[in-house]
Amino acid sequence: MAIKLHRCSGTFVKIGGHPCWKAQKALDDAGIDYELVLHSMLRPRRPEVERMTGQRKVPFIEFEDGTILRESTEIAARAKAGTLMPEPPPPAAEPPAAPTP
Ligand SMILES: N[C@@H](CCC(=O)N[C@@H](CS)C(=O)NCC(=O)O)C(=O)O
Repeated sequence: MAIKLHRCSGTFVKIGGHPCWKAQKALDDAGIDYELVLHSMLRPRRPEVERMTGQRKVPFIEFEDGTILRESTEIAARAKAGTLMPEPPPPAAEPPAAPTP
């Protein structure tokens, strides 16, 4: 299963200042495989986006493990750098050191 790019349905808007286009173009330029998930152009009609991300703006990436990456600039930068992958989980807390005899 490929990553999913969630974006608005304004796919006809192809200018750099459009966040959804910026993210999509970066994925295309980097040759990254993705599944496109289109959402309404209107924020009030994006309850699913809010359920998934806690807010209603797109674009965002849904990784295969369910984690989310938001912000077009971040998505584009990571696509270009080849680092578009889920954040690793935080390291487990170190167990307390055993007392030295
Ligand atoms: N800072 C965000 C802005 C995202 C953004 O404004 N997305 C547009 C769609 S391309 C949106 O959700 N607009 C609806 C609204 O702001 O009501 C990013 O760059 O990802």
